[in-house]
Amino acid sequence: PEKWCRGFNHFISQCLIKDFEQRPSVTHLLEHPFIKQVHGKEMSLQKQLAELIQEQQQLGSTAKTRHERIHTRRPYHVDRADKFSLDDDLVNLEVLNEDTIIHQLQKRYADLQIYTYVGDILIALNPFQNLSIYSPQFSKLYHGVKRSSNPPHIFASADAAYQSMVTFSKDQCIIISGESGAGKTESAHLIVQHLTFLGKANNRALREKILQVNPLVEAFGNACTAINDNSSRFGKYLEMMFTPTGAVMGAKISEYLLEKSRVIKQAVGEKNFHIFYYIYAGLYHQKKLSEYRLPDKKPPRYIDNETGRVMHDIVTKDSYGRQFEAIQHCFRIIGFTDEEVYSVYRILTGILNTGNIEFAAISSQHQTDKSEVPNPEALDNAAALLSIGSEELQEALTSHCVVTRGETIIRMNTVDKAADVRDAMSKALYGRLFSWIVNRINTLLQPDKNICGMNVGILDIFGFENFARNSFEQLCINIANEQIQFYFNQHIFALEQMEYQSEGIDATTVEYEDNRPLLDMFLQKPMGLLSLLDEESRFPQATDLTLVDKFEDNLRCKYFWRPKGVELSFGIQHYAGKVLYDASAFLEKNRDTLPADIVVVLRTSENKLLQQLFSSPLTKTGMFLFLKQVQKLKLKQYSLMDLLSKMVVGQPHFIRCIKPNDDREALMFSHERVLLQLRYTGILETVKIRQKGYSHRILFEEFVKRYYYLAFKAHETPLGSRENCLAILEKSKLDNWVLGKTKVFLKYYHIEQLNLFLREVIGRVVVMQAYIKGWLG
Ligand code: AOV
Ligand code: MG
Repeated sequence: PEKWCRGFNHFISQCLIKDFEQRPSVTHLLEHPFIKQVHGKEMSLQKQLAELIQEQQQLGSTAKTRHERIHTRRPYHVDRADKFSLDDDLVNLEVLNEDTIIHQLQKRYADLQIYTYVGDILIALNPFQNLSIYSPQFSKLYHGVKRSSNPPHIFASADAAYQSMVTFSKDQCIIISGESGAGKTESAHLIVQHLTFLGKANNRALREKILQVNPLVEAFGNACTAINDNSSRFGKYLEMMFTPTGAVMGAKISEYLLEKSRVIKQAVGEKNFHIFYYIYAGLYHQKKLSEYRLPDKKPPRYIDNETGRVMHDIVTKDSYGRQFEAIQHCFRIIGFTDEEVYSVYRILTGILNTGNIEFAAISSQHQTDKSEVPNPEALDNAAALLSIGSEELQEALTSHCVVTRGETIIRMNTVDKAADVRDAMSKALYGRLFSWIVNRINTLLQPDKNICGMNVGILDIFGFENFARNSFEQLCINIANEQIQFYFNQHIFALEQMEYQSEGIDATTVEYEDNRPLLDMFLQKPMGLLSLLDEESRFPQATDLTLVDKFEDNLRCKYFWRPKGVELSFGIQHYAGKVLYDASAFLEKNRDTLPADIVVVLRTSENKLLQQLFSSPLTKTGMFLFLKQVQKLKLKQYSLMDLLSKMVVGQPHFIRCIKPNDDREALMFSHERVLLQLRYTGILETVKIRQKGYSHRILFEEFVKRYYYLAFKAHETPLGSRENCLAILEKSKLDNWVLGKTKVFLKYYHIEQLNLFLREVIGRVVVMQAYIKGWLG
């Protein structure tokens, strides 16, 4: 044993302290004479080793040299075969200007290389066609390897976030931005797919569940718009939770600002939320429409704004019907009970029937402002599906209670008012149902509370929109995008440059377009646009015109203007371009009131789920959720600002989606459109700062704690000092790093390199331990 120990110590020091490039890999270990001596004596030991080796091989190319890696990299396009390309990262451009950047992107796009790096940031061009680069083989290819081993890919970005999470035990967030139709939601799906692959849980059922979350939530929250057939009409932050060793253990979604107005009305050429068509077609094909009291010749008003078109699609194509089956499958896999799903269907079809209720004026001499329902069967149908009394429903729609001086007086609703109440009820039903589904998913995918895990969050919101007519919803969406842009700027430019200064590092400043003045115009209190809107909403006499007047009087800055001759419109110069808004119905949409009479009726429902949706105290809904955290139905709705501040805690990873053309055509690259997006997202400036800057900044102490293995012996406990950081960096033979006053400043590729070294060293320690265990029996 004494001899053995000496041999072993020698061996360990050889493995751990020797120069990295020459250090033997696990496979080499087996060839070591000392190991060979003992090898073969112990079956269990051999087996353990074989498993270890296999694991390491799966981990990627740790056993290969850099040379081998470059020459065995598998490019995803044949033309690129066996070529190592500096084009992969815009930071490598020798001449840096708009022309060279766009030329590079265009060349790559023609080559179907839709992904390009800017240092640690990923640019993703929408291919508008299915590419075969997302299979499990690709997931394997991008698992735990250095980024330069493969062409840029969204899986590499997901992998980087995952590896950072595991290595630093720190929450991560991936922020996907880009205008409507640029590919954010697709990117989010691919990230979830790859993270599920990486976080291999033994629990297959859980993996299956997580993969169904996006399709289910998007059936309820996405819709066809003039720009995108599958446009997100809400913001989504999906957190995937992992155990400390990186196995996926649960998920959680936060949603905000669902565009509820879509339930009752859609612009020409646009549609309602997908789920309504799915369920209508599904029930049609299953011959169950009559059970849900829906007509089979003409779809309900809420989903049929282009007469005939929807029915034609449902009868001739079966895609909606198949989607309905897919949604049923999602519900089942995630764990909703049959009773819950049935209640959801009753509420959805209840909403469709509600939309068909009509109102007419009662013509009597004295009462011109009263209304009645000329089609009582619609009323009965809606009431039946919502499991409430139809008389009570009619009363709540056509009249309202007013309490004055302790006395309750019943006032009748005009036809217009009754129709507004009906629509407000439909919106509230849908909005609350959506929140309930999200909350239920969160409960079903909740991880074990006893495990203290980490997470990777993925932010996918509605992208910047500029339609022919833009309303309140577009304003909300565009302000949210303005906030994301601000967050990006803060991270990439402002905070970074501040840190260089305070750490005494000489890095040239990069000028960038700061959208803070514009955000101030929106968010300032009490004179920002949103405060003015809230204030005006409180005056019963106010009109949309008085609102625009108020804006004009108070918002005196270059970002706001009022075009001549069009009373209700105003323009905003957003970071992404000029948008003209039509202020009609702004006040009503912002007030988003639901009369108490309706709540009272809905609370009497025999449908337990529906009762639950309206059981909490009545709160005002729909006020700018991203400004205030609103407690609603005991469900927490996160505001965007909350989300952002929450994300600041995690290390952010940015993905910038770019739309190459407005015609959704594959391989079409509009120079003008791309240039515009590159400009307003500040890509040129980003490349500059990434060329000069350091994307990772780690405190000395943390750095030494993390990497001391690379320069010190395992049993040593070196201090977290500047000198020790220096020793580690020098030992690792990296260059271009900088030491500040308290932190080590590194480029993204340093981190990759250090982590690979570390993994190799730790891998060997594990092998040693396996040997000792095997030897000592
Ligand atoms: P968005 O999320 O950015 O818009 P989507 O992710 O919905 O945009 O993408 C729009 C469409 O582009 C998709 O429906 C696909 O047809 C296509 N697409 C995007 N990325 C890919 C890809 N990687 N591979 C193949 N096709 C893709 V909005 O939600 O409207 O802001 O509110
Ligand atoms: Mg989307």
